[in-house]
Formats: sequence, structure tokens, C-alpha cells
Amino acid sequence: MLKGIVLSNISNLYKVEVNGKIYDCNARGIFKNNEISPVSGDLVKIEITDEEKMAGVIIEIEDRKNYLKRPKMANLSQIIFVVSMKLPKPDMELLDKQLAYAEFMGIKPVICLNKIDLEKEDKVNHIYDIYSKIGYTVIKTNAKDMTGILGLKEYLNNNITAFSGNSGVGKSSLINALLKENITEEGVISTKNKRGKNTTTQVKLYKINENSYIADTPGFSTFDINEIDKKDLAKYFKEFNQYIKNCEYVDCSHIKEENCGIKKALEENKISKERYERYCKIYEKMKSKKEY
Ligand SMILES: Nc1nc2c(ncn2[C@@H]2O[C@H](COP(=O)(O)OP(=O)(O)O)[C@@H](O)[C@H]2O)c(=O)[nH]1
Ligand SMILES: [Mg+2]
Ligand SMILES: [Zn+2]
Repeated sequence: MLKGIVLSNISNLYKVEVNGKIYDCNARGIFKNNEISPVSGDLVKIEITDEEKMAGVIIEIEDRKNYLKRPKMANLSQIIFVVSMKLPKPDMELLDKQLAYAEFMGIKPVICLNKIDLEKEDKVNHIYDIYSKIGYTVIKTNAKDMTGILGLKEYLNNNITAFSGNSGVGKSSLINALLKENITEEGVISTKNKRGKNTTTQVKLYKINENSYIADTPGFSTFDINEIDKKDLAKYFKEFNQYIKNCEYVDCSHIKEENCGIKKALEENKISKERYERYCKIYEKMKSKKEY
């Protein structure tokens, strides 16, 4: 019996890496009966069925540190949220929504401001300042000329890292730059299926060094923020959390109530107005829609 990590799953054929060797594995029937199946990132035990053909069967899945449903993946320790400075323009609401989700899941977020070559420095720094003041790691990159890539690379060691962000922000370009190999868009990090649509379920892990993997996650933009109860949202706006105790009402939504600790912090410029406004927007959307 060997211990390995699931790199990918294509039609229930799993690629499992064991000390640098990759085995094609099936999953034992018992998983199906228990309504659990291996996903990328899972640490598993396998039995070799044919060493020559590098074939095996997954017999056990270790307890997961965390589990993401869309796309399916386990044991993620870090997410790099890629924000394009221009073309497409920064989607700050998506960033804040996803940061809240990462806080909720206990997964470390890193913010990557990409395409800095296309935007004025002060605009880049404005966003940089808001998030680094909160305590987030923010990295500025230009995936085209490798600016910031070495800095980004430092954060990948001993992590399973996924890249997230809207289509076109530069995820594939960044991953290519990090892998520093000439991998074609089509060959390795293609995010489109034959119809040109983003496939939302498949995740593929790439080993970059011992204990370090990066995940190409097509369509990672639909985070299941619905798992968060809207009354807990403020808690996952990291810098808001400390002021909640100053609210008069226990179930304060921090929007219309009097004597709200968060609104007071806002008046005292302790929290960013932009972040607060996006909090309100996301909260209202969570309230009005079941699925968001
Ligand atoms: N100017 C500029 N273009 C970039 C940068 N990063 C990516 N691009 C371009 O943006 C487009 C989308 O990049 P891609 O990596 O496919 O984005 P993805 O959909 O997030 O994987 C491509 O044409 C890239 O060449 C950057 O830092 N600067
Ligand atoms: Mg891509
Ligand atoms: Zn409040």
C-alpha cells in the first residue's frame, strides 16, 4: 500500500502521484456507496494492480483539511486571487466576496494584481494599499514580462495553491510564467472544453516542487458564498471583525442600525469606505437571493 495525492480525475480515472511517479487509478466501489469520491488534492492510499502499466486502485481517502464543491477539490491551503488591473477591469466585488469565502474556509488568500503594465501606478497602488493595510499579502505582477513572478513563487512553497479570478485576468499566463516551461495553452492549462465553454468541475494539480502544487481551476469564479450565513458575513471581512463587539445589537447587520461598531469605525476612517460599500452590496444580494 502506498500513499499519494490525487492530481486529476478524468471520467473516474484518477492520476495519483506517489513520490514523483504517477499511477492511473480507479476508485474502489466502496466510495460510491458512501457517496464520497476522490477529488484533486485528496491524500489517498493506493494498491498497485500493475506496476508495469502504472495502474492501481484507490482504497482509502485520508480525512480532508477542507473541501470545495465548485470546483471539487480538497486540502487547498492557499488561493491566489488574480485581479486584472485593466482589460478586464478589476472586479472588486468578486474579490471581496471570494476573500470572505477564503476566510470562512480557513484557506490563506493571496491577492495578485496582474496586468500592472496596463494601468497607472497610482490606481494600482490604491488597491494595493487597501488590502495590504488589512493585512493581506498583495503582489503586483505583469505576467507578460515576468515582473513580480519570483515574488509570487515564494508563496507557493509547501502549499496546495489554486488560482482564482474571472476569465481573462491572466491565470493561465501566471501559471505558465511560474512553471517557466513552454506549455501550450491547449496542452496543459487549457480552461476550455471543445465547445469553448469553461469546464467548471475539473481541477488539475501540477507539482512544482516537493510538497508544492498549483491548481488550475477553470471556472473558479463561482464560489459557494452561500455557505456563509449573511449574518456572519462581516466576520469574514477580516478588518471588520474586531469592531463587531462595539455594535449595540447582537444581530446587527451593520447597515441600517444605530450604534454600529463597524459604521463607527468607518466614520473614523479605520475601515475603507469601498470595502464597506461592497460589504453592503454583497449582504443585500445574499438577502434578496437564495443562490448567489
Ligand atoms: N498586458 C498584459 N497582458 C496580460 C498579462 N497577463 C496576461 N495577459 C494577457 O491577457 C489575456 C488573458 O490571459 P490568460 O492568461 O489567458 O487569462 P485567464 O483566462 O485568466 O487564464 C492574454 O491575452 C494574455 O496574454 C499582463 O500582465 N499584462
Ligand atoms: Mg486560462
Ligand atoms: Zn453593526
